[in-house]
Amino acid sequence: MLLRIDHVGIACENLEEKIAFYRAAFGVTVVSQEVNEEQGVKEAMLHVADGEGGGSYIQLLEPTGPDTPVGKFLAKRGEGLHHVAYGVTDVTKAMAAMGGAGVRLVDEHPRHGAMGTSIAFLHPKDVGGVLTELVESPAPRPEQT
Ligand code: MC0
Repeated sequence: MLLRIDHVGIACENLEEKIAFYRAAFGVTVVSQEVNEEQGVKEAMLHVADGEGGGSYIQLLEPTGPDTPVGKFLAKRGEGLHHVAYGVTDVTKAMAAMGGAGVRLVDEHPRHGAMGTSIAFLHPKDVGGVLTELVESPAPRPEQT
């Protein structure tokens, strides 16, 4: 059911500073930068590699305010790994399968994620302390098939 690790989400206090660090230290490039108001984040996707199932990325996350998931995480734990995101073919089907296996779904319905993806979170308390995200990439445009 899981296609690949789509991205690792890393919480940070200052997005621009962290982008500069990752560029200099790892030579990765930013392929997308967005503000996601619903999720309360400013985020950047840094490309790591491409595979058969799609790309894999480092996602840097700066909260838009203290009363957001990443704002609360930073206050409690400081900067660091915030979540792991797995690519899936169909996020709605994956949610049903994982919900059926007894994993608490944070989201009742898929939400809008980075780069046009559909995403859903699984509760960290049911995944060994790891906030886990399911990611369905947008269908390729006809000329790309
Ligand atoms: C909270 N907890 C975590 C955690 N966040 N554990 C591991 N990893 C995390 N990232 C733990 C806390 O330490 C606490 O445990 C318990 O969960 C409850 O946390 P809380 O601080 O009281 O916060 P809640 O309950 O209000 O919310 C936790 C929850 C929330 C996971 C439901 O953060 C959430 O809805 N997250 C999903 C959305 C999200 O993270 N969005 C930002 C990324 P203790 O033991 O202290 O009780 S958006 C994104 O990434 C998009 C743009 C994308 O990928 O495209």
